Amino acid sequence: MVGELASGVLKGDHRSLAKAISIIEGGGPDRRRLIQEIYPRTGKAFTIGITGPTGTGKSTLVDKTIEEYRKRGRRVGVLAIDPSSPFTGGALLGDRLRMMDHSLEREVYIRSMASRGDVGGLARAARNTIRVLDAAGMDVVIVETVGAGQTEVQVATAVDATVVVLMPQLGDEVQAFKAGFNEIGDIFVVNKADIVNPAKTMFNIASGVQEKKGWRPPVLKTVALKGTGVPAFVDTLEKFEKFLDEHGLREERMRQRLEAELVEAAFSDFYSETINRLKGEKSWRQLLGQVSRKELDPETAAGKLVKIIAGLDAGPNA
Ligand SMILES: Nc1nc2c(ncn2[C@@H]2O[C@H](COP(=O)(O)OP(=O)(O)OP(=O)(O)O)[C@@H](O)[C@H]2O)c(=O)[nH]1
Ligand SMILES: [Mg+2]
Repeated sequence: MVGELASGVLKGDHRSLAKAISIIEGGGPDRRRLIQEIYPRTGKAFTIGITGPTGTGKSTLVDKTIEEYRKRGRRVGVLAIDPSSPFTGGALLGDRLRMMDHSLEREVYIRSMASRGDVGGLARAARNTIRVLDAAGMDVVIVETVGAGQTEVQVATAVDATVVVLMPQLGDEVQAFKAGFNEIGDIFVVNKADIVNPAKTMFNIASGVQEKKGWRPPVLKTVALKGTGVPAFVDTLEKFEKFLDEHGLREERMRQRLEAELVEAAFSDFYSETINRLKGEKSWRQLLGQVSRKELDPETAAGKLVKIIAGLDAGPNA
């Protein structure tokens, strides 16, 4: 069944895509089999993370970027991670409606994913969803996230290119920019250039960016609402894509991402399997009892627990 689904994904069938991504989101055992099937067919798509503070116009920019890439004959997959903040919780429906035009096209696929409490789980689901869209033949895969929290940064950097979208005179947000965004951005966009002259904000950003391996992150301005500056933005994305390829950096970055992903996924699986197995362990309950009766301190007990875990029988997935 998963095999059939995988071949549907590889053909770019939208129903199969929807089902496959739901399986990935669910995190059940089929997820592993699905990824097993499609992984050899991944690695062709250019992947882009679009992030930035709430309401800077990321979805609007993504929308126009899809249009521009379509004009250039490239197929586009989009994953929109919804902001979990109660202030922006209404964005889900808005995004869907706004992107509806494109959803109807055959060569564009748009999917939303709810951000849950589980940081590692979301990043993992996002990475695998990118793989599904890639295997489905999308030339470009865009992921939209909000904010500079751990999850967002993890997701926004699980891609080839990270774009940070800001707007003029963000005030406090400029602090947020300094606190995290400037390190992850390969390209900066100051959107809503129609409201306030963006020159000062652009200057501030430009003086804060760091050159990375010969690439000085450019600072662009757009009016996403009208599409102004979007062709130049896509030109810059294509230029960066070429830069990465010419310098072997796409491979290098991918290896680094895989290294982080494997360690994270393994520890996460190990953690949940261990917790399950410990529940049935007498030595674990005894240890807990000793600590609660103050016969043993938590630090010493933690050391003993490491030994108990190391001595557990290998589980079915080992
Ligand atoms: N004036 C102006 N308004 C814009 C521009 N781009 C987007 N907007 C408006 O700004 C609001 C927020 O736009 P979104 O695209 O939803 O912003 P977002 O960054 O995706 O928002 P979240 O996902 O909630 O963080 C909407 O009302 C847009 O119409 C622009 O270039 N100029
Ligand atoms: Mg949005």
